[in-house]
Amino acid sequence: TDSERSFVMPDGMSRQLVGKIVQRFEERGFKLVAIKSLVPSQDLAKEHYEDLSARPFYAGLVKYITSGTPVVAMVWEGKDVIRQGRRIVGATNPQESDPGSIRGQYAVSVGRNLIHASDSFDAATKEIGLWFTESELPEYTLNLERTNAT
Ligand code: YYY
Ligand code: MG
Repeated sequence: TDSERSFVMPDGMSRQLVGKIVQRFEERGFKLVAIKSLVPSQDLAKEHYEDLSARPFYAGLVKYITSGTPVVAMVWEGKDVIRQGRRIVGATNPQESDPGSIRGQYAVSVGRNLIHASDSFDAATKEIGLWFTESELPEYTLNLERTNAT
């Protein structure tokens, strides 16, 4: 199939929006492969945002996600989930995000835009490998995928 996986990470459990974020992906029909909360280490945060290391906001971004509020690391699977996940999340700057998107509904500033989602297949592969081990990434069948659902 053309199923793929994306790494999605709401960054602030302090906002109490984890359930609503999970719900959007579930209701769209995507499969939750893995989910865990953690306070990322400096090394993990720096590696995750490595592509942005030359940008002026990089240090602040790393400082913010390592500040002590847990993030929720998730892997979602499904057809076109990388691109569709970016649409569900919305534009980077919440002032430009569609109001129906997560950022457009819940965020106001780019530095606190609530959530990360992989922007390409290569980024997703790198990020999933960085945040999860193989044994944390099971293959399983959704009830709606079974021919004899029980
Ligand atoms: O993929 P996405 O999260 O939409 O944007 P990126 O360009 O990858 O930037 C990652 C992260 O950095 C963004 O979600 C907020 C922060 N950031 C910022 O604080 N200020 C900017 N001008 C651009 C990005
Ligand atoms: Mg990005």
